[in-house]
Amino acid sequence: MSDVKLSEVEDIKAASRHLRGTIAEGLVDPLTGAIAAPDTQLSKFHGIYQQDDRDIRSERKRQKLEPAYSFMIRARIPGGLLTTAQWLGLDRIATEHANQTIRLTTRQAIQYHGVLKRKLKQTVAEINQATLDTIAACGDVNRNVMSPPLPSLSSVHREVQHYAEALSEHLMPKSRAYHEIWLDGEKVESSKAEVEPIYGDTYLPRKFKAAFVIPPQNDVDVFTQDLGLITIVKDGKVAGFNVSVGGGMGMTHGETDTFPRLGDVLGFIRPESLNAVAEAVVTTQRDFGDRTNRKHARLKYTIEDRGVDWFRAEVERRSGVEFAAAEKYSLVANGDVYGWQQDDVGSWHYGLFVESGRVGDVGERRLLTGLRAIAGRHDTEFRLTPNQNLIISKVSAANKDAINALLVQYGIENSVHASPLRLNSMACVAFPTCGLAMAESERYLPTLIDKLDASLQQLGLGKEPITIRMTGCPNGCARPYVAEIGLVGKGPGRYTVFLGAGFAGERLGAPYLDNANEEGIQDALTPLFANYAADRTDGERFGDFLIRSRAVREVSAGRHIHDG
Ligand code: SRM
Ligand code: SF4
Repeated sequence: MSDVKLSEVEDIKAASRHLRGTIAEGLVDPLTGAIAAPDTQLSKFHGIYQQDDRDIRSERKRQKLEPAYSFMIRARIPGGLLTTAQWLGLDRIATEHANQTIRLTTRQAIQYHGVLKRKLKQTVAEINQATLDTIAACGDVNRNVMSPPLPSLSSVHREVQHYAEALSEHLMPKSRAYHEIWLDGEKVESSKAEVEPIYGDTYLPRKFKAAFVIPPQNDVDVFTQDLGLITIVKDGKVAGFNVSVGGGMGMTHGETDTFPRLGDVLGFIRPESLNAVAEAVVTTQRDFGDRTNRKHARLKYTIEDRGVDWFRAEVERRSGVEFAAAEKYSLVANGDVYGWQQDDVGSWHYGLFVESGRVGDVGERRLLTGLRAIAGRHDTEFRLTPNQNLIISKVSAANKDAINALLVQYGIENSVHASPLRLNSMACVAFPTCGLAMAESERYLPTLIDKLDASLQQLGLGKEPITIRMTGCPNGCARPYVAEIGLVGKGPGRYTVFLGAGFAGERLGAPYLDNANEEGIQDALTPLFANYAADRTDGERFGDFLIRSRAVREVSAGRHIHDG
């Protein structure tokens, strides 16, 4: 090997005996609420992040106490599909072991916050008893595979859900560490004898994300994924997929060699080639991704540095599959569809808005209890969406009224929150749990939307859907760079404003205003809203209008986002 200095996480992975480290020992150490620093990297592969309460971090420090440690646990839920029995299990765990909320994520999964170390093992075991797991929900491996939940595309989305589950399974790490540590599984005699056929001993250089989309709805934001599979439907059946590679959102403020990027379409493949091609994409990234610098380690930089043609040829060579020319498709929106919709077999589905994905009971709005009542009384399915919402699925016509009544009773039906701006909003978690947050997000966006809604109403734009997404830092967990208004945290109360992205997630926004506070954001947006109200063409979206009217520069590729 050369003397290239690998990143510290590479050494931790290499020494971990396939993700074991000393996690098991750390769990039973009563002297601290934390686990050992290297183990905090390894626990991610098991879906677990060590965090501390940032609201009280400095006060704890002043009192010379260790930070108020607790753990975030993320489940793996391919395509966001849950039975109501699974939901009830998740609900009970939230109530007994976490902070009495379930957080729906931007990847169709759920997270718990505030789980103490002494309850960690039991909590993970109970998630498994609820017939779910947390394997590979985080870490340098393939994460939760997304699949569109939209019921109106139902016959096809059932088929695609099946592909998503199969791909998730295919790309799972094979280490038994998870079962040993969390489920008291039998210990393997030697982790050396264990083989990770796809990942190898040091897994991937960085996280990896895959999603299926079924045009025309781009609810999964397919171009923001490392691997995006665009379903091509012919004669009502899945004919195959256009394969997009090299999407990703994260960047660092002030470092122009980091940038969000939309994927490139390599070409079309047939369904039977899916796993082979996906595996070849993963192993190419495994072998060529940058293991020296984690800020340059995602697949998007491998492709940016070596070129799309090189990447396509390498994937073809490894998979033995030749790409055909990409098929035509079109995308209309990257948000969710709300309210009642009927599918091809006559079942009903209710798209329920969940502000910032937080399922809890707040005042009159008792989402946790309301969903418990629905899950307890009706044998339906819950589908988590890629936009932090939830679909109450497979409802018979006879049960619709009863479910409507429960939505009203618990104050959770969509009309309570009906502004189109809000329905098209997302906010990442940020404070108080996220260790990387620079500004508020989930706790602040609802109030900012109240204020922006007032301006939109005044201008007669109150019924206009505009996408708005906020993150507490530039990592992009709520995919803000593909929102028409993207607000990216820079410091307390300060955001970089990105504008001009496409409504269907097909174009990145450009940085428009830096370090803006609330007043600055409002002052910047109000005149743009006014121009939009006055000069938009029929059906023209806000982001498209900003580009056409030259209010904002068009970003043709991620590497140009910092130009100008
Ligand atoms: Fe994320 C790190 C939350 C989706 C890009 N993300 C984090 C961590 C774990 C912070 C950390 O590393 O200490 C956050 C935990 C906060 C907390 O307290 O819960 C966090 N990410 C989330 C979630 C919960 C946001 C949400 O509000 O829903 C989403 C969980 C999804 C899931 O179920 O798996 C979430 N994160 C995303 C997405 C969107 C997506 O995947 O479609 C992105 C952008 C796409 C991408 O990956 O490029 C995203 N998260 C990041 C990054 C930047 C990665 C990069 O390439 O630079 C980080 C930081 C890192 O990896 O170093 C990060
Ligand atoms: Fe945390 Fe930043 Fe992700 Fe928000 S975008 S959850 S602040 S890492």
